[in-house]
Amino acid sequence: MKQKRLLTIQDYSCLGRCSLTEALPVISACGIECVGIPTAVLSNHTAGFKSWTYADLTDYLMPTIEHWKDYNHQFDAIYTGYLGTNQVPIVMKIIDELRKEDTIVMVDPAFADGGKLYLGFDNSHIEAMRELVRKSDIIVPNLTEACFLLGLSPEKVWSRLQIENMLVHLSHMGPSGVVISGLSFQEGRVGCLVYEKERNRMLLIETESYRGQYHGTGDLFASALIGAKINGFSLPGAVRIAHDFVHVAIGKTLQDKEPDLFYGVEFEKAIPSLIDALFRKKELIG
Ligand code: PXL
Repeated sequence: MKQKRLLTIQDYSCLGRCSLTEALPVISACGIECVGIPTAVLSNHTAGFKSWTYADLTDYLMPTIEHWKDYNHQFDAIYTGYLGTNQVPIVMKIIDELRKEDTIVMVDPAFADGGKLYLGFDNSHIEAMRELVRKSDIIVPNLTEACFLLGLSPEKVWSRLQIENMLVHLSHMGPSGVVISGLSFQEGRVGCLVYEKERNRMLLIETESYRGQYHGTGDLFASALIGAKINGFSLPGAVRIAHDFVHVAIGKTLQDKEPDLFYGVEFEKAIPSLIDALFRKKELIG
């Protein structure tokens, strides 16, 4: 089979697992060549650490792909993550230049959580992200991001039916697949709602939940999801694999006698389970 190749555009935060330090190993583990364009290099991520360095690479984004022009490369997917507001229009141009008919464009909005925007973002970022969402095939917001994208209050408690309506409305913005992760409709359970516009199919995919908040799991989920999708799984099948991978990663971390959750979850220990799920199940679907 032809080697699959994916482009991901997000930051490289050296310490504190997230963004490219998760996307590169996870997507490689899925058997896919992962080409990463770093949008910035930070000493560490911005959630929890007191301070950070930030080497902005905005001016290198377009020149990077210009150097690729004379070569015959093609991306099976383009996956965008955490971006600066000024970088969003540039990333949209990159998508326009590199997207081929079969390229899957997946946008992880990555700008908010827990009812709040991440530090440094304001309404203009939400506006910019709405434009990017219009170009996507799949989006993977958390509930806070879904609310901001739709102009709804992220602080309100929403019912399952209301959230299902959010997925449908988000699909009207452009993407054919919408996944909202980190949802709990029952004590002790956590999961994702998946909506496929063409089939008008809504599914809840869940497991038992672990108590607490685990930083960087959104990026792990998105990376495994697109990895599974490129391997031929349906969107709900890919969500199942990605959700289970994150669940196993948290479980392995909590089994550690001295887990250091400050630096994220020990997903490295869950990679064998991801590979097993991808390639064992793939044999079953042929
Ligand atoms: O995982 C999202 C993320 C990515 N990159 C940076 C972040 C965060 C979340 O806080 O700070 C730099």
